[in-house]
Amino acid sequence: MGKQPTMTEGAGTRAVTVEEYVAARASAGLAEVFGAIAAAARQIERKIRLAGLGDIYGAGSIYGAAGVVNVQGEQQQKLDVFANDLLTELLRGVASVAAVVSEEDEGPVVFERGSGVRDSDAEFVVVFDPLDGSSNIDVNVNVGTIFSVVRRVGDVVASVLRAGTEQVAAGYVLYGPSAVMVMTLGEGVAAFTLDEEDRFVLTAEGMTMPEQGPYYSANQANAASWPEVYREFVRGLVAGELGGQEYGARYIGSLVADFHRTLLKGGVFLYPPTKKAPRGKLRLLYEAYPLAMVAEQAGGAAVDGEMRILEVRAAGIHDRTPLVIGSRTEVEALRKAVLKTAEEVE
Ligand code: AFP
Repeated sequence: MGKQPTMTEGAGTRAVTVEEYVAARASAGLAEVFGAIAAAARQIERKIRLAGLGDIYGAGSIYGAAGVVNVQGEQQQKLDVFANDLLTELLRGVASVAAVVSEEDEGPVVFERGSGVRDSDAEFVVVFDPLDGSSNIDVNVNVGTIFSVVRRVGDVVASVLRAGTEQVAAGYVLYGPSAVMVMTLGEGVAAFTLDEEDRFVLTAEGMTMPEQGPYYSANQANAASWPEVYREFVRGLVAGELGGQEYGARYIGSLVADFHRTLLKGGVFLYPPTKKAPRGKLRLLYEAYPLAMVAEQAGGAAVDGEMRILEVRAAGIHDRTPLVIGSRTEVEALRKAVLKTAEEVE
């Protein structure tokens, strides 16, 4: 990543916050959306950072299961609930947001607007996975928040079921050794790092993903139940059959963290279909769409095997998709192989 950009202010310079960055390039309404996401992320980051100070195994701990099963039939973690409630409440306070759609809620949460706020002012719907990779919380490993902003066009569900190409903005926050928000407004990718004054300040602009990278990232334990073409693809990467480079493996099991490494270092993340999950495991609206928008804006690519992710359509808000995302060289090579296999079968 390049030099930290600054904004001239009088005789000195100061860092550009994410809210200022968005306000300078888009509407005040969208800047407020980012302000709310940044505010939630600050609090989520703090909770995660201080989590170890609680009683990990005891009743007072914020680690561990909340004893609630979410709409996907998974145990919700306490931090999942915290992150979901916080994002929902802070976005409720933004007049330009009509509703939110979350991994943790069965349907959209539509905000009732009090007097003084015209319904037409609520032009956005924000879609998010409040705490991706939450099974990593117990072991102090990276987790993240993924978000996507779409324009409301009538019905909330119809608005979010449009193609991923309709996203107005998208991004994620990675809670790691430092907290980083990576986002796009549809014209390039920028990163903001949480500083000592608790602000997300611009630390990189015009980020680009390497054309080809050194790593592949996949849950290799599932390989026996992937379609053969995926196994063969990974075998070829390791054997140095794609441009002579012998790939290494990296897998954290938090999509945000695996994607972030792929964005910076290049390579490919893949979660193929499996026998148990023929449509893959990951969610289209709040995992694949936003990361695909970031990947494309950084010069990378994302497909479901055959199709560009941003053109895949969901029938329901929690639909899943296979996902292959990362550097253009690997993603294109995989796509070609999948299409060739499909032709041979016909
Ligand atoms: P959790 O939120 O349940 O940890 O799931 C995380 C996730 O959706 C995504 O972040 C990972 O890439 C993927 O699951 C890992 O799945 P496997 O455990 O099947 O490899």
